[in-house]
Amino acid sequence: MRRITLSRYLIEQQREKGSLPGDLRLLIEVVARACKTISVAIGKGELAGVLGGAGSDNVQGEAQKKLDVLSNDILLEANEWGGHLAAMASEEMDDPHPIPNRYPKGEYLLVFDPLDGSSNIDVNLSVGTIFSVLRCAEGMEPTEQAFLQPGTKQVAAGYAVYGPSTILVLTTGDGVDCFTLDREQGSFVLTQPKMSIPEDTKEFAINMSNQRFWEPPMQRYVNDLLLGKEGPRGKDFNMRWVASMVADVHRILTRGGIFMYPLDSKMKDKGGKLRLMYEANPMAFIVEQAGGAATTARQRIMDVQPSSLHQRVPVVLGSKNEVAMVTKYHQS
Ligand code: P6P
Repeated sequence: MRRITLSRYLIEQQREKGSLPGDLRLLIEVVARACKTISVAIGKGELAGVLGGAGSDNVQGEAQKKLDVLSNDILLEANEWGGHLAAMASEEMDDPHPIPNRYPKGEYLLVFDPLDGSSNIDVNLSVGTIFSVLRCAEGMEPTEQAFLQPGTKQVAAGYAVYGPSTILVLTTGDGVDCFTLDREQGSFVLTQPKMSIPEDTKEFAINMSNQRFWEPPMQRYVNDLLLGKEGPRGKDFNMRWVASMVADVHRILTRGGIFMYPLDSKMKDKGGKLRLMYEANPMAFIVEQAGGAATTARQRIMDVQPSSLHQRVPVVLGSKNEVAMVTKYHQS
């Protein structure tokens, strides 16, 4: 297969399809470069003294890891000078980060989870970066309100997985492409163009320890999976749960599956576990672009009108026929 770098891929997409404005290409290149820097920091682990707690909490009230803060800073510093952004927002910051006045501003809004799954970092499991790109409405101040757009307004989304290899998965609305970091040349190289999620699956991903807290339809759905061949589904299922959304979603993008973080009575008042703007929406855009589906179990994730930057939603995503099955259990 012709191995082309991310830069060449983006330039050719811009030239052939004209669908990639220069500033958006710059944004993607800059985010990819930041992910390379994060990958290097993570790869050093304890050798660089970057593991463990940062001694602070984020807006979610969750203890931050040193690498959460470091990854956030890397993304801020990489993006603030380029002139392509109106503002940035992150899981690790209460409010949007304005572009310093000494730099020009652009039309894009970048929102990200700088290090998703960071509870896994101290035990050396895969973690990742998730990002979503929106446009700032003409003449609108880039405050929180400017970010509150449904997922259908995303112009690009992607994630990096810092695993055995470092990969970058990207969509700009014309399918999903996967790049692998070639550490010798220091570039992301196209390795899996036009990824496609199988429509059916025998593999589900969920944190089973929350089972007693789920709503009845989710309890029924998962129970029928567990009944396997003898049950109403007539086939056996396998289970995987990495507790790192990027790793679970990448497995599903690669071989199919269904990922669920449903509403449970422990967090009903919060609306769910995963965040809409920088986890659910970018992953929903990518999954849909790869032929999958992404819902809250009751509605399409990308149709949800956000009411706050750190809003949470239930998430059901992956192989489209299996996602449809979950919806069916919630309708009957
Ligand atoms: P639990 C990581 O903290 C995260 O936000 C997602 O990456 C992951 O899917 C989920 O939470 C794991 O949650 O309850 O299994 O620890």
